[in-house]
Amino acid sequence: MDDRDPPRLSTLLGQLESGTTARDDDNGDRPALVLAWGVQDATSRRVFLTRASALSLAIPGLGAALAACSDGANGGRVDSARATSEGPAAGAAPEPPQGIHNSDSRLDSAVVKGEHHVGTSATGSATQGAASAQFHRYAPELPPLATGTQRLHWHARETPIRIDATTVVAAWTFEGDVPGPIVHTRVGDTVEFTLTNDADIPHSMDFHAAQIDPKTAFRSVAKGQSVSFTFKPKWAGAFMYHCGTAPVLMHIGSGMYGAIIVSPREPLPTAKEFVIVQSEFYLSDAANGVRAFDYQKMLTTLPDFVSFNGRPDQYIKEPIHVKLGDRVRFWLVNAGPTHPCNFHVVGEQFDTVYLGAPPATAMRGVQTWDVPPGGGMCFELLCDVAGEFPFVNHGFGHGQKGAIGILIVDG
Ligand SMILES: [Cu+2]
Repeated sequence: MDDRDPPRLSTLLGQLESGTTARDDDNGDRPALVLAWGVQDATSRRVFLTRASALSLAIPGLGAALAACSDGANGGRVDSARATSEGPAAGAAPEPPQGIHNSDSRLDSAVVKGEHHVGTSATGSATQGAASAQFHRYAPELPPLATGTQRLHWHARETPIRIDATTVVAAWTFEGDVPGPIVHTRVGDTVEFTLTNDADIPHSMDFHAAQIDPKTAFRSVAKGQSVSFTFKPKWAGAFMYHCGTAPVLMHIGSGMYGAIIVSPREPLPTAKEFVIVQSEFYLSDAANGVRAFDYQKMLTTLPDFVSFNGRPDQYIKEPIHVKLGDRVRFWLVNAGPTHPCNFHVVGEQFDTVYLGAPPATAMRGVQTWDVPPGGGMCFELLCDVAGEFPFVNHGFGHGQKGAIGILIVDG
């Protein structure tokens, strides 16, 4: 031990503020923003969507191939017809509208190869009212468990969101926030879900906690239309949900993601439970006070920000508090779209990391574990030391860009 004073949080915060400035400067010499979809007229937008749909439909049998993959990976799956007939909403689900098709990563690739003019998220209402967009801290606490059937009716919306004091982004959202709402359910309980699309371009919903035919359930819907499906989570864990409309990279990268936490039937040890969703922000330069998500920049995979719950550094500025002796459980989802989250708590160790569905496959005594994009894991630590513990993406190129927070253990 040496006799130097430990670094103070105020110093760390100052360094982070400097980092923010550096990040902003980093954008200064980038090419000027091209608001591709923002300046398109309705006709050219329809042409784009028609081309994209045609490319999607040009891959026959994809849904069956996906179902086969699901069978192999999971050792059996819920029959999609039965799953979708269990809830009253499922029976009312309309046929997929002509010209709009379910998408997935392979369709995404097909569309991207054919369409290079995907631009930014500055569409429709995503930029309207940006000046009055207020910052709010995204509450990380796991909501109480909704036992029994949970009915969710969400809306896809394009709206500006303030992610820090100086940055407003043109976001595509579920329910007007990034990430979307945290869903908390339990293995075997029923989730009846409806998505209504209020936005100008097609959107969809893909729950990783569901085992269901994606061609039907995860299909895209046009403005004013809805899609409904019902599922029962088979496995406990932290699962991602996201829009799966092509190009998936653009829709996830523009804010359409969140976490669904599936608790096991047998309760885990009592703990203070938090949900952390890591995601990357690839932003254009500001236009009229708004920075749009930039598809070409997403392809470079060099983000401007990496955040926990949609706002870089928010839990540095307003930390998470627990008490000495508390067990803390982080349900961590990595929405990506591209980079892993190497989760670590400075000055602490995870006594338990569940490699698969908790409570099985528990690893003990883990310092850092990575969660891949599209994945989720459950981390636990016993807070038997008081202090201020940064929780970080220990891939520090990402931590430095905002994937960092403070857990304060009050003595
Ligand atoms: Cu979408």
